[in-house]
Amino acid sequence: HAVIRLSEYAAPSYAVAGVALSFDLAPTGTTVRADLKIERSAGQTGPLTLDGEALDLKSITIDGQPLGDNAYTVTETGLTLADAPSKFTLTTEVLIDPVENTRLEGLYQSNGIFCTQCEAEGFRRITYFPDRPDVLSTYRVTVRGSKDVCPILLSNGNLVEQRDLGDGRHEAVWEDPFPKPSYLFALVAGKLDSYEDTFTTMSGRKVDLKIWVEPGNAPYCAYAMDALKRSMKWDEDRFGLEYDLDIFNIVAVSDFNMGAMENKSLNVFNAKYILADPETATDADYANIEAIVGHEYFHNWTGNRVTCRDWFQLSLKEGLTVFRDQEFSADMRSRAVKRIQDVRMLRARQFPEDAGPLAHPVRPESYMEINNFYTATVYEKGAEVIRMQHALLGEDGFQKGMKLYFERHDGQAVTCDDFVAAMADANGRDMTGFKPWYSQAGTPKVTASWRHDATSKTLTLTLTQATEPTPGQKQKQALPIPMRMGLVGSDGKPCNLILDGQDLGAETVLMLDEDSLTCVFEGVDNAAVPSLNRGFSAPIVLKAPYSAAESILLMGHDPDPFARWEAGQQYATALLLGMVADLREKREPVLDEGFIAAFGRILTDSSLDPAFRSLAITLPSEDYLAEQMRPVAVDEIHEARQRLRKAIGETLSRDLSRLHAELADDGRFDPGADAAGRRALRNTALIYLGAAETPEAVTLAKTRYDIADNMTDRMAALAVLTECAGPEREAALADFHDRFKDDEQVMDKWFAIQAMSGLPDTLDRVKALLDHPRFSMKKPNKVRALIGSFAMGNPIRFHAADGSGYDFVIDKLIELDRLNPQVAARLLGTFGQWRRLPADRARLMKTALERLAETEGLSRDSTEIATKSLA
Ligand code: B3K
Ligand code: ZN
Repeated sequence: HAVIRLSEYAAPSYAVAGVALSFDLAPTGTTVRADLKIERSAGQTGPLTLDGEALDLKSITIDGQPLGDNAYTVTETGLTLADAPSKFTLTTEVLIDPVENTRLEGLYQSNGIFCTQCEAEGFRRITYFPDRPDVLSTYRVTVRGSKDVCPILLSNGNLVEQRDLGDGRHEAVWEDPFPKPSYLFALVAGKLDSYEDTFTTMSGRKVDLKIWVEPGNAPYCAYAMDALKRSMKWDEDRFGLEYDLDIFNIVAVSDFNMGAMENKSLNVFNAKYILADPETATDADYANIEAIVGHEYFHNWTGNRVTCRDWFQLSLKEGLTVFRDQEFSADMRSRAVKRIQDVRMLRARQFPEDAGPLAHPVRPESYMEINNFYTATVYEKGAEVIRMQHALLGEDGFQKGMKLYFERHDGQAVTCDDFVAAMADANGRDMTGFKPWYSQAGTPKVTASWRHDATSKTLTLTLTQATEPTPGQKQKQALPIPMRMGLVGSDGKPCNLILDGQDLGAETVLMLDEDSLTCVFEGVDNAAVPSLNRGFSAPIVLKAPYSAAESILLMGHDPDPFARWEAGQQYATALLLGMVADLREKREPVLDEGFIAAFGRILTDSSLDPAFRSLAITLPSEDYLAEQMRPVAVDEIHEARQRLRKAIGETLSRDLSRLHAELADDGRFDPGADAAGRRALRNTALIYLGAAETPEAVTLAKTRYDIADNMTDRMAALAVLTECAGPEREAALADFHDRFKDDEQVMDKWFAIQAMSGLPDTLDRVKALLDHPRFSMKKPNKVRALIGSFAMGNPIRFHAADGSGYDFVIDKLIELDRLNPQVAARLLGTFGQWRRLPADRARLMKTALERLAETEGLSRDSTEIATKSLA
């Protein structure tokens, strides 16, 4: 499999000004006719090559004239015209088979509904085309199908014609006036219900909004529609960006390779991120729906109106659009809570990636399969890189930069450098020093140390940075790290920061842009504690030698809520790693009462937002702890965390029970952030009480399960019960199954929660569930719920000492790779962690991975992940 390199980018030799497509949808196969208005670009010579995969070419003409056999060549990957004229219309007719398409790239069927997924390179599975993002064209699309099977026919843009064709068929013609790359093309056809509303834009244009779903699901669209309207309004208010067509369609399908897709005016969604009502969706589902509906909508400007020159620039649209959706959620909900959740996610997914065999820069330099680069680095670290520019320039400066970006590049396919240039030029700043954030992989580690001198009343703070080598990048340079910070006095009050005689107020941003930086703060008359990287101002790992007393001070008094949360997390991490060391040495682990008391103070501090309290008293995950040690003591980490949870549950049981009782709601469900925060805190209390695993706790969880009137509470209770073997557990699981067996999305929760259980029989159960009538290897949501949750959300069982977890997952991934390589490769990434495990497990995991790597006919997707993970 060939490697594609950024350094080899060449502009396209032909432009395609206009595309006319017509689809004849039939059960025996779909015929696609394409009329492409092609023109050779100035100064270009050489043959014309169009991408095309799994296409059965039926006819080909140039300006209506059939082509001789040696005028063109067809291979597995495309079609080449040896000497094409400089300006002509190419017409091809191909036959494709959406019913047999299990890759879910190109045109496929989901529960009988025809739909497409073209990003990144699915369009070449629909027709022959220069399938690259820098070829922009206007599209006119005719869709024909049976009125029975496909009463609804959709594509991008405006509906311009519709007619009955007789003999039970009809057709619709759609025209998209905005030039777009092929990856934004979409077609949907089938039996669909709609949920409709309208939005009036800031210039007074009325836009029809429609959400299309499988029959019967329209009542579950109210929240997604509300989120869409709020997204449209927010983008006007905060970014001055208005929607540009009179119609906006969203389609929700059950089978989808990822979350959703921003096709121009026809977003296609994984139904899990649209459908919701209190009985079927958790608060986390509601928050995800809001974020993803927003994300795809925001792409209309950041991605569609201005798109990527090549796929190495993916973060140009993804990092920026994640930043925008994060800001949207922060403005809709609690900013502090959103920031904490985003950092948790970054640490859980991006930091391990950046420290492992698949590490790559935000703007990668090479790839084998582009679908493998829709990563946490490109998305979430990419968003951090945008966030730092936002912090550097301020909101006004950032918005000036955005304005210039659109003035310069509307309708173009551009690069990350173009984005930074717009930010720099709009603000009259030189930002070249910032650019290595795009090209250097790896998470910088910043070490802090400080010393207070009572005589001179100074506090000297030293920060040093270093980044470990990553594959293909041995030498690392110092990055410009903006460190937002303050000093918290031993009395808990913020100190004024005086540097070089200048009073900076209570907070400042230090710029660490060399290996090391030393600052001497003056007029510090007590042993103040530095509060560093407030708001997570840079995506770094911070090592700071806080004593227990200093951590407790920050937990209780840091004015920055992120830093307050972080102080608790770092304290918990140090404590848990100490317990892990004890367990490994067969010593009784020391439980720190001071720590539990500090947790207790946060728990009961009613001046704090319940959502924040819930996060602040949640211990770091097993995966996060695993990141902090080599080799990873899988069992001891689990054991230490369980013990500390249990001790917290027991020590704070009175406060937990009281809160649990007090926070009961009045029975009316409100999906808003405040009500969700109260549910979160109440359920965190339930989980701690459950950690004691006493009969009372099990009874409480069972009662909560039985009386639950919303999915958040039901799942929280079920999560407690699935960890406690016994009749209550079985009864609740059976009840859940009976209630929701006909709900495709809710059943994913049932599969997932069983796959994540720490009980010893989990793998056997997971294997048995493969035969459940609702499970299918052809449905990505099911695969992720059952196999993905086991591999990614159940460290103790996945890493079983006998290798049974690894063998099971690899067997399934070998099978999945033949059906859906994209989803298989995504799950395979977890096997890259073998090197950080103790020798026996490392060997077992590596052997399983090697077995997959040697499988004949392995996809390019899985080959890339396996080869890099073994290298
Ligand atoms: N742009 C799509 C992701 C496409 C993934 C292709 N493997 C969704 C999004 O980021 O909005
Ligand atoms: Zn996106």
